[in-house]
Amino acid sequence: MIAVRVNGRHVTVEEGATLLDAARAAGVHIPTLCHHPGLPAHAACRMCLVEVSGEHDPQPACRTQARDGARVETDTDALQAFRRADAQWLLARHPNDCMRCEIDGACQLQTLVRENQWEDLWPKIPAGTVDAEDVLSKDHTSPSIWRDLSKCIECGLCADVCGESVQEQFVIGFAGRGFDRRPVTVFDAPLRETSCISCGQCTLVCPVGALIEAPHWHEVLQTLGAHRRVSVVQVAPATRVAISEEFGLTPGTVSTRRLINALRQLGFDYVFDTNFAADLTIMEEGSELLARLEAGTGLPLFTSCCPGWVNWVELNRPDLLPHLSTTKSPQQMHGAIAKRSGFVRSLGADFAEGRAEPYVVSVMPCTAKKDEARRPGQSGDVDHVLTTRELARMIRSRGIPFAALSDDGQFDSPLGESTGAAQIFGASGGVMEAMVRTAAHLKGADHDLPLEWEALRGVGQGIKTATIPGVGTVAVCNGIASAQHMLEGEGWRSAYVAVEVMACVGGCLGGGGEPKSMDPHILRKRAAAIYAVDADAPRRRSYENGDVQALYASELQSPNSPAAHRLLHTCYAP
Ligand code: HC0
Ligand code: SF4
Repeated sequence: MIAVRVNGRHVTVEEGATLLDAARAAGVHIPTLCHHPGLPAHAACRMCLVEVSGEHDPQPACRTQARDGARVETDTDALQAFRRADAQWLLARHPNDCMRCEIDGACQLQTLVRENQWEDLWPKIPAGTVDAEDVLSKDHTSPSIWRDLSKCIECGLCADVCGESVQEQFVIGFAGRGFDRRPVTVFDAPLRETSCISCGQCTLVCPVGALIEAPHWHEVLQTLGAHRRVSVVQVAPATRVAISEEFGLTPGTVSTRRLINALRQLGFDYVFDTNFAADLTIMEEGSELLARLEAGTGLPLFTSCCPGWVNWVELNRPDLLPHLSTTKSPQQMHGAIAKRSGFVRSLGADFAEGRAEPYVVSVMPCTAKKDEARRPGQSGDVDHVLTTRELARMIRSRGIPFAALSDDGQFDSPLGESTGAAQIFGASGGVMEAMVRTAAHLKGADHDLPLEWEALRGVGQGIKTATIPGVGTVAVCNGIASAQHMLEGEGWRSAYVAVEVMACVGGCLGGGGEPKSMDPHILRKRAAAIYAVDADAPRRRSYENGDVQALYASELQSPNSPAAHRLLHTCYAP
C-alpha cells in the first residue's frame, strides 16, 4: 500500500493508484472534465492539476501515480488561478446557450462553472446569436446521435470509447493541433454517412452537450398535450432499474412501479411493458432456432434485438445477414401489436377497428432504438423513442417528484404481463439465457434444464459460452468489439448454434441512453437488481406468459406461423 497526504489528510491507496484516486479516497474533491473511469487518462482539461512534493510544476492528478510519502495540495491560490484560466479558455469558445441546451443541468462544464462561481467568465455574446460556424458545427443527420462541435471541450472521451478503449468502431478521431484540435469523422462526413452503429456510447461519456441522443421528448410532450390520439408507452427492462439513479436513488433500485405512476402523470393513456414482447420474442426466436437446427441451415443463429449490432452487420458484414434472426426486436413487436393486432381490442373503444392508430412511444436505454424505429419495413410500429435520460428530463420538466412517488403502479393488460426471463433481457447474456429456458419446451422435450445459467452472466467485456443439453453450444458477445473479434476467425461457424450480441458492454443496462454514471461498479449493481427481479418472479420461462399464450390462441396460431411472420418478423438490407 502507498501512504499519501492530501491537503494534510493521511490516506493509503493501492500500488498503481493515481493522485486523483488518493484524493477521492481522502474525501477531497478535485474537479475533472476529461476523466472517466475505465477510459485512459489524457490530462487534456488540466482541471485536476495538483501540487506534489518534490515536483517543480503542478501535475495532473488523473495521470500521476501516487508515490509513497508524497504530500499533495489540491486547492492553492496558484492552482485556482490555473483552473480559472483554463475555464476561461474553454468558455471563450463555448456557446452561451445553456438554457436551450439539451443537457442543461447535467453538463459537467456548467457544474464546474457553478461550483467555482466562474459565471463572470461566460462570454458576453447576446443570447440567441447564431453565427455561421455555430450552424456548421451541428450534425443532425443521424436518427440517433446529434453532434454539436461548438460545444466540444476536446476531452477525447468520445474517440476513446468509440475507438480502441471500448467499441473499436473508430468513427470519431481527433485532427489538428493546438487551437485547431477537434473531433472528426473520416473525411469529416456527417455521422449518417459514416460507419456509426448508433450505439450512443459517445453520448454516455461526453461531459457536455457536444454529443447527445437525437431528442424526441419535446415532440412527445407536444403530442400528449394535443390529445388527438390514444397514447401508449412501453418500458424496456433496463430502464426501470437505471432511471432510479437520475433521481438520486441508490444504484440498483428497481423503480418499475414508481415509473408506471410517473408515466401516467405525464399523460400516457396506457402503460405497457416491453417485457411482454420480450417473452414473445423468445417464442419466435426460439422456434426459429429449432427450425434452423432441424434444417441445418443459417447456423449459428444471431440474435437481432440489438439495433447497434444489426447496424454493424449491415454496414460491415452483409454476408452474415442470413444468420440474423428475422424476429423483430421486442420494441418493434410491441408497437406492431399495439397498433395492428386484434388482440388489443379487448382493451375497448380506444383500440376499436377504424379508430386512429394509437400513438406509440417506447422508453429505452438505447440510442440505436431511435434508428430501429425508422427502419424500412418497420417504420411506423413505434412513433417516438425516449432514452432513459430523456424520460428523466421529461419527468423533471413536469415537476413530478419521482423518488417520492408511491411504488404501486400496475401495467395495463394485456401487453403488460411478463416473466422473469423477459426481465433479464436487459443484461448481457439475458436474451440467450431466456431462450435456453424455453428452447427445450419448444422442442417438445420435458428436460429438467436449470433455470439459471451463470456461465452466460457477467458484465465484463468478452465472450461467454455454455453447452445446453439437447440444443448445443451457445455464445454471448458482450460488446460489439467482442463480436468483431469472434468474427475475425472462422471457428464460430461450427462452434456455436446460437450467438447473442449486444453492442454495448453489459448489454442494455450499459446502453448509450442510460444515466451517465461515473461509478465503475454501477453495471454490476444494475445487473444484480435485474437478476433479483427474475429470481422473485412467479413465472420465469417465456412460454409461461399467459397473455402470450392468449395472443397465439386468438390470433397468431403458433410461433413462426404465417400470421406471426406478418406481424413479428422483418428482413435486412445489405
Ligand atoms: Fe433492450 Fe430489448 S432488452 S434491446 O437490451 O431484446 O434497448 O432494456 O428493450 O427491444 O425487451 C434495449 C433493454 C430492450 C428490445 C427488450 C430486446
Ligand atoms: Fe462511435 Fe457508437 Fe458514437 Fe457511433 S454512436 S460515433 S459507433 S460511439
